[in-house]
Amino acid sequence: MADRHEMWKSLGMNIEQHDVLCSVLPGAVGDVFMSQKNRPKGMEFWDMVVADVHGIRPAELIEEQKKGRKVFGTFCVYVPDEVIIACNGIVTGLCGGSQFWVPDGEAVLPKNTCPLIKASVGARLGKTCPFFRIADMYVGETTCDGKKKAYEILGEDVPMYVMDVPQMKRPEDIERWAHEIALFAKKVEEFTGVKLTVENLKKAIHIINEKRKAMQRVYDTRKNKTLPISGRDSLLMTQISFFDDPERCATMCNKLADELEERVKNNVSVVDAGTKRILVTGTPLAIPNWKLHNIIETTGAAVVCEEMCTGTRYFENLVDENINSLEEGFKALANRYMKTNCACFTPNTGRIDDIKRMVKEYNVDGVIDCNLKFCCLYDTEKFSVGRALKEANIPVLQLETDYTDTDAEQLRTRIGAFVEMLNK
Ligand code: BJ8
Repeated sequence: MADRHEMWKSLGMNIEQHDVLCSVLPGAVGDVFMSQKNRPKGMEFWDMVVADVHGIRPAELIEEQKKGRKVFGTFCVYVPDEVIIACNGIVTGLCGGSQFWVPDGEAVLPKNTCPLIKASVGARLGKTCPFFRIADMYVGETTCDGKKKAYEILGEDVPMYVMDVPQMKRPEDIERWAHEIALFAKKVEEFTGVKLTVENLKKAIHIINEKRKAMQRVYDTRKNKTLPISGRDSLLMTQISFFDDPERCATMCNKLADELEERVKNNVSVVDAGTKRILVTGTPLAIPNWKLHNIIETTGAAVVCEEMCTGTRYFENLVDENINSLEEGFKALANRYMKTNCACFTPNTGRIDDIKRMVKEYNVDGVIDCNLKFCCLYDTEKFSVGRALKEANIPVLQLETDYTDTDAEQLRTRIGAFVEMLNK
């Protein structure tokens, strides 16, 4: 692997601290991924990316910046990538998924803030993530209160634009979201120096739709009784899709889907017949948060679907490509993005409908609803999710965790008991 220290230095990173992070990552990747048997060959691409996660893609982004392109860092699946891509910008997801960044976040945020927010702020202020250093502009959004206030702090350190996400989904809210996207487009045009046109927007919509379709193809293979890929590998693919080039992402996912479809035909499964199938729902699992999947899949069950933003919410629903004006384009984007069911909306019954639909589609035996500690939105929604699943006779286990490993054994015990109950 190439030595990236010069690049990291040029980004103003805290090299000593970052070296500590780099020293633990290979062990974690080995434990979680390389220990699995019978993995699809197509995973080699994602293995290579994760092995040099702070090297390969950051180096590409820097090369593109030299050509004059701007990099936008985002934190939420409501931010329409299409507008950025249309203006020749690059999108990179910035949500922090490691405990390593949390203490630097806690230096400026209350301790009872969710770890995803603390890690994201810590990664920037602690100067220990190249993606957070490279992004020319951050794009925030008014989803949860913790994020809204964290963006004010991040905005003191880096150019920040915040999109005002509606909290309801009435027709007037969807119209307002289309208007908000139009305002965002103006900002992106100004920042990139590239004018948004119907043609470039249409092309960008097509690129992102193709990426969504390719990811859906991979997920579709997980619906089969013959399970051709583990939950851990699918999660890694999804996590990396947030910062990869979208066209390459589509190509690699389609290639993987070809292999997985072939595996299904040939009855090649990564688990023994009868292994209990779990759908995971809840707060997102930002890279390198693999804790839950790893525990579930080393406790005798298999994760077959993620109803999360690092899962189906990221790629389900396409944007209508049939647009003849920018106004139609903004409306088409608003319609698609408002189909995403995040707990920041009220009501959010669409999420329950999605979970119940996916339980059927993915042949699920039980649901694990997992909340990141201090995420009040998903924590509160647990009540209605749990009740609806019980009413539908779908076994459900509700958990709360953070990025530390201190509760790993406790989680293992509870998940183990749940799987045992499913096996009975
Ligand atoms: S659309 S889930 S990506 S907001 S876990 S930071 S909500 S306190 S991440 Fe999210 Fe967009 Fe919704 Fe998805 Fe706040 Fe909760 Fe933390 Fe969260």
